[in-house]
Amino acid sequence: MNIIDELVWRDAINQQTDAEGLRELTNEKAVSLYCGVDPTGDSMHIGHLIPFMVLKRFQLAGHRPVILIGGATGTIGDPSGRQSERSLQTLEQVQENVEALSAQLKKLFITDGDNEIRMVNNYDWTHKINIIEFLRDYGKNFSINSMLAKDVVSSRLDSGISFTEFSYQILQSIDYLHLYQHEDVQLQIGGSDQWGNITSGLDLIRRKEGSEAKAFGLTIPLMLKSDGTKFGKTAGGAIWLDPNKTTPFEFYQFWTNTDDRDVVKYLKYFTFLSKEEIDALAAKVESEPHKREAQKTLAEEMTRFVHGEELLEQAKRITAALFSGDIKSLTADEIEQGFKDMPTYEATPDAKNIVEWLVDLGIEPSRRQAREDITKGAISMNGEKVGDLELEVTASQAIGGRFIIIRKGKKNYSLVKLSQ
Ligand code: 629
Repeated sequence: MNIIDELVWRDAINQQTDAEGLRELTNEKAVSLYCGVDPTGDSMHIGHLIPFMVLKRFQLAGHRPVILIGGATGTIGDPSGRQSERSLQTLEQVQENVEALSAQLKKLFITDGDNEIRMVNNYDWTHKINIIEFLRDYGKNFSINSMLAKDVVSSRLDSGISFTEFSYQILQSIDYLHLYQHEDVQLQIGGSDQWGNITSGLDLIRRKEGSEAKAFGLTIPLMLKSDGTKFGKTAGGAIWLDPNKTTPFEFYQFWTNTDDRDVVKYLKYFTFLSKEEIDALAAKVESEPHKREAQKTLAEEMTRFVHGEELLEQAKRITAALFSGDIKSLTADEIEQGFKDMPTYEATPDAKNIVEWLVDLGIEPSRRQAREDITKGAISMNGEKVGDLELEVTASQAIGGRFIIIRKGKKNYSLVKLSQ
């Protein structure tokens, strides 16, 4: 299947500058294409991932992806999709973020056997342009009238926009021209918020290279959830790709929790599964939704893609242990991930009677209540029922010498950390 037809089937296209032309070009040859990201933070989140997954699809179809890190544009700030002016980051901050994002993207995209991904940083050419060159060679090709007409700018005319952010589209346009000239890039992709920047780059290419220049733009729709809430955000904030910000277990859980109404849409949009595989899962959402097989597959595919097989297996082990209550099978590291959001208590490692221990920590409100709960079998420690009112809690019971998990009733988990 042609890559564009595949994207159409996956509902992954929002707008294209010349659908027929791009279909032809992609049938004809291996096309170089690019997508950019600005180093505004030290990690990408799953919202960023979307156009990069599409980039990967192009790569798998034999095309030649270029990833651009905005070392220059990141110091300015893209006004696209924003209601208010950004505050400038320090240059050091931008540089640190460039490094963090490059490492993250390399991990996702550079795998043995793929046609190689090129990574570029727009700082490399942008910092050489001086103000006179900027105004003469580039500025002359932009009409203020059409810049003002772009959504990004027109929507800010009331609230205000600085000259800095107003000029952003020129920088991104210079990038596309540069990559067209030096890296043979003929297509830029991005989320739908990037339409204005992408088309303004195409205008610049045509002004500089002639109206017949073969260059294209394609945007990808922003993911919408059927319940109307914003995709990729949970109560705890964004879903990050950095395992220190969103653990692989949380990442896995996020996808597992996908609504039945959304899951097939996500499988098409995010995974590399084939049409046949997705159709089979779609049938299961209809016939046996309680098994949540589509959600599990989605979670597995995404966690494997972002974190690799080993951390996926770990996330699945934690999920299974929480479900069955078999806490003992987990390592200290897995406990840390799985219980990150549960009530957490600190205890000293000294031996203590279980009743006293529970009350001192505040897990039980009184000794009477603690005794009652233990006697009726409602308290378990590391997955095993506590029956003995005289039990001594010692450091040797802690998993990895650090953690004790208490469960009260069916699913009230508490994590007790022993001070070291
Ligand atoms: C220079 C900079 C270029 C080409 C692109 C860019 C970055 C672009 C931008 N993108 C967003 C970002 O960096 O701001 N001006 O946070 C973000 N992108 C991924 C998707 C997006 C977009 O990284 O395109 O739509 C989110 O899904 O908002 O020469």
